[in-house]
Amino acid sequence: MKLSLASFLVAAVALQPALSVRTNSLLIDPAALPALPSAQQAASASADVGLNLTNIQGDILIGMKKNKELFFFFTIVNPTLFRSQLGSGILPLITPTSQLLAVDTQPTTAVNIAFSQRGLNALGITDDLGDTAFTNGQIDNVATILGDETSNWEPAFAGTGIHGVFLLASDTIDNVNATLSQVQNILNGSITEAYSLQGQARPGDEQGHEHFGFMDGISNPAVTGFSTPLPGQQVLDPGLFLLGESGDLVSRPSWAKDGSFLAFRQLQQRVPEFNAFLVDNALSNPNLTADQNAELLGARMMGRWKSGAPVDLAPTVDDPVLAADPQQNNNFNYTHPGFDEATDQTHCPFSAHVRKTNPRSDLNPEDTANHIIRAGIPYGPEVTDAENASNVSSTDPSLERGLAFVAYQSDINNGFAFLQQNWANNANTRNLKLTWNFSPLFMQGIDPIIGTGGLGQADVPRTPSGLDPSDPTRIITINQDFVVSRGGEYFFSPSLSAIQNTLSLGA
Ligand code: N7H
Repeated sequence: MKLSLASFLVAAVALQPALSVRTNSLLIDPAALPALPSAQQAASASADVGLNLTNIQGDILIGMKKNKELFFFFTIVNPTLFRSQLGSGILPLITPTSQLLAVDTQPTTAVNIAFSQRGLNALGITDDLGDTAFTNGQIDNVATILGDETSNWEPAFAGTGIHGVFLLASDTIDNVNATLSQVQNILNGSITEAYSLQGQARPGDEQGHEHFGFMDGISNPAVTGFSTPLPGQQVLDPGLFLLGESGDLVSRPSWAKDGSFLAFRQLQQRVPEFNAFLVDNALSNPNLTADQNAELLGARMMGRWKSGAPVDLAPTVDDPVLAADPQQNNNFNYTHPGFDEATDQTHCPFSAHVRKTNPRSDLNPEDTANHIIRAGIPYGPEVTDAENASNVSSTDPSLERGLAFVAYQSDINNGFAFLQQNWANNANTRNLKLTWNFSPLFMQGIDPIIGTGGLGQADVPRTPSGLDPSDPTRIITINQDFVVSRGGEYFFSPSLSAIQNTLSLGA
């Protein structure tokens, strides 16, 4: 017998591991990041456009605010048993968006689930969801689209055993582990672990900053029907991220509505190498110390300072007050009165990571198709003294660190894969609205943070101009990759009603 969605939501609260009402949020809340809408604001915004926030899994619209998050990848070994356990035991644990917006409705551990195409196949679900990247799997994109060197891939991602992933998020790892045990007990006999990756916000003042030290997650788009837009924030249709919603033009099976494609990437960060590169190539502004000149180079490669202040508004000196103010810290678009956007790199370099991955007004009209919601979290420990001293990342696997990258979109070829292939890995395809200056000195270059210079080859030199504000035509050669892809997979994160009515078997 199938229960209504409403009764499942009641059951979801009842079945959470600890019944106490939360007094502290399971999410982090650094000042620089946009606040989530309150439950009332979201209820009113979603009602206006008919978005059902109790049906959409919680991770999709929330962004990069998790404190601890475990990615538990699994193989389905008994599909019939799994489908029955999914409906009776797991669905009540799944956390919808609405539940995360107020502390007292948050569960002890937020639980989300997503399936690879292989996972759907294992369950006997053969509908075409309308996304070839998802259907073919990330391994199909590995070298030619993403530029990854396949030998660096974690074997689990290169194999065929990843059918799905649980995303378990809380404020303590003990909570996450307790919920994982609960999930494994429920799914006893139907799944095995394929791989797992524990993510966590960095400690102390570094909370919200990724391992290179930069505040991350400031500039996710505002989604109509969910968020209240901040100055400079692009407002986008929900259908860019949620299947079947306004703005999604692809034909999908009706049960896929309110689901989203999740692109997962384990991106290792070579932090000691990055830091050494900045010191060795520090800029030479006479008003700055050597350390500040190294910081300046890093900021210009990223397009933001470590504080989060955008280089487009603070080109040579950090501005922590601007950085911490969401009313200002995303309010830029690379245009400046009296400057030609096609050649001006005195403000923000063309190659800066944030400009490569979201060109804003460089595109005319401003791009509305190629966007993602980033929802990842750092993984791995802090850099050790020995690594700092040697300027080399340890080869000890327990010391690997990086970003457990998560991007949500309704079309992976327009979203994550497009950003990586067409913008980050591509030295010169920006469709600038002004006549493009084809001098090599004004070439954008490949993204100095995530771009790869060769298809399937690591450490191919990248040659961006614009990094030195005192001589924007100067090219600084980067001979190594600071981000190394360890692989990933594409998943579909279904709505709660799809889990109930299509993926589960009635009890
Ligand atoms: Fe990036 N970083 O922490 O260093 N990213 N990113 N990213 N990224 C951004 O604005 C980072 C990666 C985007 O709208 C910031 O929130 C790192 C991939 C997009 O202005 C920082 C890695 C892709 C934006 C980082 C990594 C993107 C963005 C500035 C890998 C897509 C918004 C903070 C280890 C293919 C741009 C902020 C905008 C911003 C970091 C990966 C995309 C600090 C370390 C793979 C769209």
